[in-house]
Amino acid sequence: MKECVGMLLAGGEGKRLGLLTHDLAKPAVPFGGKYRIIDFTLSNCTNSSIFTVGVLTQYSPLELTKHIGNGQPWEMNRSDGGITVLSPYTAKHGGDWYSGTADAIYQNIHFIEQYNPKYVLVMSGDHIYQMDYQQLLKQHKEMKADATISVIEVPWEEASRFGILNTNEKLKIYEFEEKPKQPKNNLASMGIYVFTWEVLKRYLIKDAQLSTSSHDFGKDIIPAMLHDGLKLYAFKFQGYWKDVGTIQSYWEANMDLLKEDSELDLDNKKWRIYTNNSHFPPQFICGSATVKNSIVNDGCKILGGGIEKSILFRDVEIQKDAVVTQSILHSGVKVGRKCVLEKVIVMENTIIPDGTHIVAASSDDPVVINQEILEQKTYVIGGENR
Ligand code: ADQ
Ligand code: ADP
Repeated sequence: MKECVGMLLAGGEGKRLGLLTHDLAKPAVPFGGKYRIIDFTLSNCTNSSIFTVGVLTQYSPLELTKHIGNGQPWEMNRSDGGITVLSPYTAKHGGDWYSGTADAIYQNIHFIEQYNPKYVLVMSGDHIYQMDYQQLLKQHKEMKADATISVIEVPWEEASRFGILNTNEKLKIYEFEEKPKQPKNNLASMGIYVFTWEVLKRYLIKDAQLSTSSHDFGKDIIPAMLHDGLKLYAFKFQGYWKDVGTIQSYWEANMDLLKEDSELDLDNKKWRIYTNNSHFPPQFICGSATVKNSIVNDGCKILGGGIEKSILFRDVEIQKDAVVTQSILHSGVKVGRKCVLEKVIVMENTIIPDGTHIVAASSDDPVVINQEILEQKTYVIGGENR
């Protein structure tokens, strides 16, 4: 028996990330110079001693499944519990694709039942944050709640992207609206929930019978529980949290790492972010190269030019007289001589020929390019092709 089983939803398509998720599940998108987005949630599990985790994949799971492997970087390569990748195909005999987040859990009831847990922690695979889930669990137990939703205040102008709720002074939720057009509050659900399993199971089974339901936590399960007068509480999270659902928020969350007083501390020795390590040589910076306010990973060769406010994943090469600012260069990118890149996200293994200029205005979304787009020159700057 396990007290708490973690279920990590990692199957969303991530349409709003455009090219970045063309053939990659959102949780597998590279982040912060050496990580993938899902590493943050998996490391939170490890650091919170949640060692029995099911990862629900669906859309383009290949890279993601490869990255997770046997869970060794997160100390989840254990025979008792550990990490299990749950794809819709293996969910049940003749199983269908998951229709919504609640359906994804519903189809894996048998996986959860084998541990006979008291609580289930539901997490998303596309958030950047460091959080101790034990505190959430502790409050859930103290309040004898049926469900506890982790919440954070978001800027009012972003509130309609989230599940918005209202609580009384004891944090009991009395109102919840999924992505309201006119939000009444700016207290947002982080999409991270603890449920008392016996209660959730009942609601999942009931919801599965409803043909009108979209089988989603935010749209169906939470409102149904609230409607029935269950004990739903909010857990107020303090700290850095970002839902990296759009190109702009992905870019911003990466740039946040470059602030000297960054709220997200990758160097927190008590809260390490674990990932698959590669065996590349140390970075090499030579000639007249200048590197300012940047993250530069192993295997990078900077042979000249200027790098500022940028993130270089492993094995990136920068040739002489290239200028790279506010950009994110994924693994294996090569930047030719006299290139100018500003606010550009360059995808894996793209080779940028000498003299290429790609500059996004600071008020615009970053430009995302890969080899194909570069060769066809179909990249978009400031809303038009150039
Ligand atoms: P959204 O961010 O819109 O809202 P949603 O699309 O429901 O979240 O996806 C949640 C997570 O589940 C994501 O990690 C996604 O990748 C994954 N996922 C989606 N469909 C899946 C499926 N069928 N199988 C497996 N995984 C799947 C939710 C809540 C809001 C809350 C925000 C916070 O509904 O109330 O405010 O998260 O980000
Ligand atoms: P969408 O929002 O585009 O409908 P979904 O989240 O339903 O996407 O599905 C994600 C991806 O999985 C899409 O590429 C879709 O074509 C594919 N897909 C969804 N359901 C099925 C299915 N039953 N069989 C095969 N592919 C599916």
